[in-house]
Amino acid sequence: ADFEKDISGRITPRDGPIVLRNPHIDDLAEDVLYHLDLSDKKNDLPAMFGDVKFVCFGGSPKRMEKFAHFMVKELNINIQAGMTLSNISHGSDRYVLYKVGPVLSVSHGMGIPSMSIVFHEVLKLLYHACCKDVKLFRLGTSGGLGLEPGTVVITDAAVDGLLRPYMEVATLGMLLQHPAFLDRDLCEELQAIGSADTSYNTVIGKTMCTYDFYEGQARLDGAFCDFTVEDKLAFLKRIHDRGVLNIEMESLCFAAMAHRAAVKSAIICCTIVDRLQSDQISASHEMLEDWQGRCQQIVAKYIRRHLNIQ
Ligand code: R2B
Ligand code: URA
Repeated sequence: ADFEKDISGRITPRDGPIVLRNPHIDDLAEDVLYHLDLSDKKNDLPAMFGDVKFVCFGGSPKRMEKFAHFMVKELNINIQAGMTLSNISHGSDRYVLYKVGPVLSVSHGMGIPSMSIVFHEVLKLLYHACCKDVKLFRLGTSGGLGLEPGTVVITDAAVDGLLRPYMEVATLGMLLQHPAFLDRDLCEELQAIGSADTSYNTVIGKTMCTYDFYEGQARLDGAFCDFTVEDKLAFLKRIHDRGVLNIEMESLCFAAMAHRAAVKSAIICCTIVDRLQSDQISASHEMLEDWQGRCQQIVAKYIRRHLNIQ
């Protein structure tokens, strides 16, 4: 399958069925989604997942379990007495996967390699299940630049540690570059929803995605460091001047893979530290929960609106 591209190589994300740009998948006798503990032969994926419209990814398994319980309330779903939500991927202890009506809540772990594996398998799951009109969200945490911690950042472009807007993957001994464009309309709709709550700010900007939390994000507090405070601040100011509002570790992969699949997607992260002020994350557990809840509420409102739930 080839998607419509503009002159910059940008694919317009679209509604409709999930299309896999891999001619080999349909030749497989069985497709084992190993890290999710699912298979298109052993499980009736269309029956289990055919109604999915929203997939929400987040780093931590606990947080995505909490998000699933939160969505039960938000979507007014009745769980019968004695029943509970269960982790569909419990047979693999790599990721968690919960389904709440048309919403999937999936953990992706930390960093691009972990995100990449679960993204491949979730996209294939959606394909085998014949899902249509699906939207993808990453709900995350990040380090902000010049923003009050707790600010929500919606990513309009993901860049790597060299400010390049694509994910580079070594494939068959070549470096292939996958552009990490995101859907502008979705960004603006989410920002409008976030801005309705004036107790914090919701902003749109670039997100830098790094391969490391410490030196990769110009931190001075890792086990190793070869640069000075001045070097660190000069770098952070330089990327801030180029439009980077926050730094995290999965946006480039998420955006590049969603773009390649032509699926509408958005990245919404709270900031949990202002990196121009500090390297260490010292907010209390309650604070961190409260900040992460902001992203969950914004995405929940978006989903309710699109399901016509008052
Ligand atoms: C944000 O938080 C994690 C690092 O603490 C990482 O997964 C990310 O992107
Ligand atoms: N996640 C990151 O990757 N960096 C931060 O500074 C905070 C959360």
